[in-house]
Amino acid sequence: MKNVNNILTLALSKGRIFKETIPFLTDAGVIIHDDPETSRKLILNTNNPKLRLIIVRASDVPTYVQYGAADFGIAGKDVLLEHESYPSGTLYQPIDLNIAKCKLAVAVKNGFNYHEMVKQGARLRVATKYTKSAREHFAKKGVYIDLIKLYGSMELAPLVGLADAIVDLVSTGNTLKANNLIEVEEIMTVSSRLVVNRASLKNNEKHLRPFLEVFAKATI
Ligand code: PRT
Ligand code: MG
Repeated sequence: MKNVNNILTLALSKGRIFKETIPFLTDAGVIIHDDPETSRKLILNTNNPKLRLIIVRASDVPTYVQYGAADFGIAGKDVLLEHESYPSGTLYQPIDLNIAKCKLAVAVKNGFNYHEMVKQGARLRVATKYTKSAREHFAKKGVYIDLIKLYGSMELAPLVGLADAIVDLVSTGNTLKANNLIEVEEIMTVSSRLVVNRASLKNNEKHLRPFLEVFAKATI
């Protein structure tokens, strides 16, 4: 897809990623006039005529960047790992922004002896939205699992007998606690990364560079 009038498009999800990205944009002198929490606009203009933001679902960010509908975007490592073409192809090596931090973990109902079951070689039913990461994790451990794909509220699955375990993101741990679940294994730490469309980087480097530099500061 062709870039219109050299306007750079940054794809973001609203919520924590948007909130935690604002300081970087402020550092770059960018002011956003609309608040995505209250506005229904999906395209947000900024005080910089060369930069606009688009508000998309967190898991759709890599897709917009991959096809060049956005020049760059910000997405969690969890989302990037699940994305089909990652890490090869059209998404440029991500910059870790160290924002929206959490971890991907295995959790079970309080009282379920996960480690004993694993030791015994039991086959586990695992419910998750993160099927790629979960499959890889259990394959590495040599644990046989039946994966059950869910799109949200994973915490419910062990409580109603849908699964023995879940693979989900944990930040404060309050959601697990409120649902009588306990974390039994950390899979990876997660933060959000800047991804850039390769063609944009090549054709639009002059305009992109100042923004990339501002974001790159986060990695120092
Ligand atoms: O909500 P939606 O379905 O639209 O999409 P999304 O959940 O992918 O988006 P969003 O905005 O909720 O999350 C965007 C990114 O933030 C994720 O891709 C992660 O990289 C990152 N992030 C950081 C988190 C969390 N922390 C987090 N705690 N994403 C989700 N959670 C959820 C988690 O899934 C669980 O339900 O919060 C709950 C646990 O939180 P605690 O604090 O109770 O442990
Ligand atoms: Mg969410």
